Amino acid sequence: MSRLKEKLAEKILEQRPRTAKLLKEFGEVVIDQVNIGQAIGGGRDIRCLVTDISYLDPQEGIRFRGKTIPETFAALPKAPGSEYPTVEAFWYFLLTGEVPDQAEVDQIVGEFRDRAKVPSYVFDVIKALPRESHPMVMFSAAVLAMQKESRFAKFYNEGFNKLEAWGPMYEDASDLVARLPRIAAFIYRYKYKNGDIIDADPGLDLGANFAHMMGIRKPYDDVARMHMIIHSDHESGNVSAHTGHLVASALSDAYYSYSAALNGLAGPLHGLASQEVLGWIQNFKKHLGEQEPNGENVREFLWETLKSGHVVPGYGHAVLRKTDPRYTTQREFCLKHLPDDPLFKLVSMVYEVAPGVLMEHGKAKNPWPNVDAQSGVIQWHYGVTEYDFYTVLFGVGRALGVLANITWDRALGYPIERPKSVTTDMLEGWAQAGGRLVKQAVTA
Ligand code: HAX
Repeated sequence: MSRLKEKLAEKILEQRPRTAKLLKEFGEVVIDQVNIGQAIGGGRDIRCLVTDISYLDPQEGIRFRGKTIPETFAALPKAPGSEYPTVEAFWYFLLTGEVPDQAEVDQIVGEFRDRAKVPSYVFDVIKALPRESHPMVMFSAAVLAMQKESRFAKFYNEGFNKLEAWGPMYEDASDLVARLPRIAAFIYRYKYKNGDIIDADPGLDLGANFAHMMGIRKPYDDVARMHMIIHSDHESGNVSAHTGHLVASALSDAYYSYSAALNGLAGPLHGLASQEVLGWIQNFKKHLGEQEPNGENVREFLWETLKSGHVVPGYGHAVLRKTDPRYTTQREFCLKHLPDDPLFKLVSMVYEVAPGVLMEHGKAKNPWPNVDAQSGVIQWHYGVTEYDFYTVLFGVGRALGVLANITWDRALGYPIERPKSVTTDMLEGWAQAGGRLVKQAVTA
């Protein structure tokens, strides 16, 4: 057994009694209440999901296993010659909450090399789709097609044991994390580079290998590491993480669950926003014609977008109430590596103007940029100008969080998810009565 799996087994044994005690002794303790606005409004802010893998504070932003993004980068062992950690080190950290030593990281790098082989029929599935299909369709279909490899499904079919179910889920999760960069790079080269596929280099870590298979030189290996890590997880309530958790709760395996999560990520209010940001900027440039961008014409275009009924992509958030630290991390990368890039300058100009316009507009609760406002700039700079591919990149990173979470879901035996719905008549009745729980006899 690998050091990571051993460590995970130890952590699971430590964690199970905590969850069991909470359920048995404190199951009735109230931690939140729900109002009509939340029931109609997408369940915003209701505390009804549990994860120890990441936590999102509205003011501070994301913490992975208790660490901010800069603390995470500082703590983990770095890739050779790089200032960024390997994705393998981060995977160990997300799963166990502990910082691995170099020997433990090297073991995962070796293990991923063995796990990374993608069955050839997966590439045939991609090639069978029309080339003009959206790359997220190709990505999600490829993950789903690979389901026949699932060790969890085999375990279930051959006699299921709840306490041991995390083991095959961990195996599927690890296989997927190791394989997704190959599938993504294949889609990129197949769709946009005339099918000129670059084979993997088994001597490289996940991030460097992805850069190699994409056909992009340094520092794109660091871009890949940073991008995968910061996009990995944003606690459990966002659409992709929640979808993965929900589907896995029916004891669907990691392939079914992650393919479903990707379909949620493909929505323009979620992961597709990174593509939308670049589309918005191209439209803005077209609109400008010969004019140079300046604060005034950026402002006008922002208002035109809002008046046409569209959202400003890359701005706003359901939980965050300040600039997303994932945006800041990428901005700092740009300031260091591409300060004079014209697209970076334009995105920075939008950053100066958009929050004021959104505040004046008066609808968005958070006028500040999220992760998607900045990620496309870096991709564009290093030659990935095909912006409908950006959500696939997001999906490669998001896999780390979703798959770590569903491994833990099985370890802790979380049940099938099944919240309760009510009817509009019921809401109207409770509205009249001043609330459901004030009624003497609760009828529903
Ligand atoms: N531009 C214009 N209007 C916006 C807005 C924006 N960027 N952000 C929010 N609003 C509007 C909402 O559409 C809503 O309008 P209605 O009352 O007419 O429905 C109102 O402001 C209140 O919304 P909110 O409570 O502030 O935001 P929500 O929690 O409902 O939605 C979203 C959060 C991220 C979906 C939203 O801010 C948005 O659409 N942003 C633009 C798309 C985007 O960047 N998405 C990526 C988010 C990060 C992420 O998940 N990445 O994957």
